[in-house]
Amino acid sequence: MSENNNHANLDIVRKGLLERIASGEPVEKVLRSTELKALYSEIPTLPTELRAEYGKQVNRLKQELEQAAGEQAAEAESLPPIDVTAPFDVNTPPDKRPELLSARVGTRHPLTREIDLMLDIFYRMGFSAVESRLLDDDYHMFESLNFPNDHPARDDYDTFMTEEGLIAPAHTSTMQNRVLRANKPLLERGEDIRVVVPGRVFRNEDLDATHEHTFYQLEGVVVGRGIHAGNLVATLRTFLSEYFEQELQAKIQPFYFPFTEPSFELAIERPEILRKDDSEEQKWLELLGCGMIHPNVLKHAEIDPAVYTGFAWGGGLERLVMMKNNIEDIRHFESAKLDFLRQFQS
Ligand code: FA5
Repeated sequence: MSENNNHANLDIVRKGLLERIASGEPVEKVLRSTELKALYSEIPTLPTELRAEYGKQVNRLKQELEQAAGEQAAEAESLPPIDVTAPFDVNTPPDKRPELLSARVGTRHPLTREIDLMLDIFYRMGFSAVESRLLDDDYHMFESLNFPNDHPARDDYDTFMTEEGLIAPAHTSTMQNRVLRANKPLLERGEDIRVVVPGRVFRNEDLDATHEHTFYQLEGVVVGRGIHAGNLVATLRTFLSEYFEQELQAKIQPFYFPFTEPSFELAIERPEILRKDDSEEQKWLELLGCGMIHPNVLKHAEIDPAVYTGFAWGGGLERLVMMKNNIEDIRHFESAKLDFLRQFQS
């Protein structure tokens, strides 16, 4: 290699290594780099008369790198510390910084607040509460609820499921079997099972002002000796009048669910704001499904239906909150719109 070639190569390596230091690469790493080592290993290969001069130049480069690193470290120390949690670059001048919301403006989501109010009513009526799951399986969604395989009622639930068979629950009734099994010792002690289950549910649904794909339900399960449909009606009436703080027009009509027999649907009178027209159909808002727990559901939880009976219900939580607060569209709840949420500051 000629003298000129060596100098050109040294210049290229020098430039590359200085750039690496400037971009923040640790100097120890740059000093151990193969490029620098290659320069040193070239020295013994040169003609004797060139070695001394070339060796000096390589040493000078090494000193230069060390000095550049020293300068960089001093510069880093002089920078103001960075607050990694700040929502803007600390170097932004004060008048250009984004306006921050005061932490005092934040409140609980209206649904959270209303769920707590509803649970309080049920606690006073002797219920305990357990939350439902966000992922479930075929047994809890269908089989334990007396939906035989290939039963057409499975299609009513517009259920999201993965190819592996995991299910995003379409109703809180998926918890019935677990609640019954977990609370069976109460029955053996002569007490009733009284449990409510609030939870998030998912349906592949056509969306409109009263239908969401993701919404909340509140399930209730009561089992004991001699429990009958009169207890079901009394429990729901007590809850509704406590929650709405007034007597509401409600109607119960026969319905079909595989997991209750007989089954009913409870509707309450829609406020004007939630009516599309004056038709009879628009007068009522379907609020919940309910009924006497089917003997097969009790058997799936190893509870003897000849000894114990019970009732269950499951209703849409948003619809209750909409009725109480005159909210005209269910989609506001998941919209994260501050204009909507700020109306519920308390
Ligand atoms: C059920 O989900 C049954 N699991 C209820 C039940 C429980 C019956 C226990 C018997 C015993 P249904 O699909 O009708 O039933 O839904 C119950 C309630 O959820 C409805 O009355 C309504 O208030 C609410 N709901 C249903 N679909 C939607 C939706 N897309 N958006 C908002 N609320 C809904």
